[in-house]
Amino acid sequence: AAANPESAANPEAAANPESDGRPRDVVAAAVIDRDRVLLAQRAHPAALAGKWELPGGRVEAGETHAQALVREIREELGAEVEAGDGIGTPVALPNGLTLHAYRARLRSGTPAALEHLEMRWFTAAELRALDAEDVVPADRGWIPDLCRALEET
Ligand code: DCM
Repeated sequence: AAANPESAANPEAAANPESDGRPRDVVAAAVIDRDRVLLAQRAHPAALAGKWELPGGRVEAGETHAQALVREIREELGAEVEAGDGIGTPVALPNGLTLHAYRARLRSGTPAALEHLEMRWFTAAELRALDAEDVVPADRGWIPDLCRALEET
């Protein structure tokens, strides 16, 4: 296994992303409406372009996860959401960031792919039918959690 770059004893630690002072947390929204969850297809970077993800982005300094989630969905989908409970297990990203997913409910507006290639509402059956290759790697492990959430009621 590679050495842990976040170890306090590692002199490389100063070069990690957290040294820029920004939080290392990324939040992603599982916007659920009845039996469907919203996924969006990334436009960039090239390695992730065309793959489905839960929309979201980096938490800015001074923001709570919930505030960041609301802001990111406003920016990316042009809709207002209310953040709910966490869903799935947080995921360590290769770039030193940690990705956290939260349930979200639409409050107003109609979501649209403002920064994504496409957005689509998925039922649990449609999520299960997705090819893992077509899902952003960090989000793949959440598919069973999302299916459970959709089939809960
Ligand atoms: N990211 C991810 N899955 C998501 C949302 C984000 O893997 N559902 C990753 C991609 C980037 C980082 O988080 O490495 C920041 O996201 P963005 O580029 O969307 O701001």
